[in-house]
Amino acid sequence: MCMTCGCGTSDVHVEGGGHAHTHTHPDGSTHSHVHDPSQGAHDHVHEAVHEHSHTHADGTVHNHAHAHPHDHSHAPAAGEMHTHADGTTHAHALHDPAHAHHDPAHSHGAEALHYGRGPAGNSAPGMTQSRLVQIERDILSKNDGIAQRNRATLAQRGIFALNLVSSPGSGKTTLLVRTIERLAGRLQVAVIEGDQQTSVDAERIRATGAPALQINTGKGCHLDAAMVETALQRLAPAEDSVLMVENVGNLVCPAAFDLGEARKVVVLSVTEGEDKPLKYPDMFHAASLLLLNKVDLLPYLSFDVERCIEYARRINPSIEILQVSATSGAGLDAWLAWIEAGAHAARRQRLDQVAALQQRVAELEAQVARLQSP
Ligand SMILES: Nc1nc2c(ncn2[C@@H]2O[C@H](COP(=O)(O)OP(=O)(O)OP(=O)(O)O)[C@@H](O)[C@H]2O)c(=O)[nH]1
Ligand SMILES: [Mg+2]
Repeated sequence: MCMTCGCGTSDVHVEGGGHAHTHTHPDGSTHSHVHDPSQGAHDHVHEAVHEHSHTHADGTVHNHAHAHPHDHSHAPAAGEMHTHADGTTHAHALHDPAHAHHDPAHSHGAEALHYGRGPAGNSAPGMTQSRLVQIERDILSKNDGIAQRNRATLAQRGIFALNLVSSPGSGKTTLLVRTIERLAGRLQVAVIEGDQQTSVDAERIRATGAPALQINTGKGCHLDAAMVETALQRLAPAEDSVLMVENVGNLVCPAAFDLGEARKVVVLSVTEGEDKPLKYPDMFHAASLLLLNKVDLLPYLSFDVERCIEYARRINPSIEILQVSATSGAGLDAWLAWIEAGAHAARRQRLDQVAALQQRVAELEAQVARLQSP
């Protein structure tokens, strides 16, 4: 998950509301407050933390703290002593005389720099691995609790909810527009749109006649469950309908955030290259369905469809894959059938819940009648 890209300090705006701010402090604590839209801008400055985590090329990690501005570098091939949390120390030689200590990864030879091999799978200047793990756990467990609430609300109303994720421009909104048009008269569709700025996608959806609500995430690069909970209250999608959530265009961060959806659908367009499932495995692992979009462009590209499918299944053996073109309409029948099957199952589940509750009420009424009879 992302703690290096500004998600933690996002400036979120749900259409029709004020500006809610969440600030993450260097010690990992957060606070939120809401501004009236008429209020001016303001800044929050946090003190830098002089604590360093080093990930070595072999994946081992150690931390140390400094009480002084951190701008020193190492002499050529000088042995540098590091003390680990458990008190053990070791020295290693640094090969690059210009190697500044604020770079958390030490490269040896021509090896790739890998910042994701520590326990956090991530790196942020000034943060230890254990602190990163702690922050991620705190954020995600809070998010997951709200997502479960969303999931229960959606299930009670028989709503089939999809979370559409992809890189920017893969065709999510175009697909949604075509899907809504093709489902007209068969299924009601409501849309929650996620973008950093602008309401253009929500406007494109509303032009079809479907209800849509825009969430602007500001610096944030993904939707989270709390944003969707607020949007659901405003949008109030109809019983037994379909809810489509178009996430912020980003193949990384939205993978970690459960919104309470029934399924994540990853859209990959053929112009992006067949290697994307291997490069962004979390997203393809989290998704139930891969929509391979813009197949109308295949004659003009060297995109290898079979190889892409093989890569996607290597990451996620059970992922379903449909080849579509939002503009030509190719493959859309299979996509619509997939949605209708999901919507039917959500409706069936709601009716089963209602039947079970009715049966329970009848049993309790019979029990009361027995107790009241002389
Ligand atoms: N040739 C072709 N172009 C497509 C297809 N689907 C979408 N496009 C084009 O791709 C561009 C981006 O489409 P959008 O629907 O805005 O993509 P998006 O994923 O919603 O983009 P963001 O919301 O910015 O992440 C537009 O110019 C579309 O016309 C397709 O199936 N074939
Ligand atoms: Mg879009």
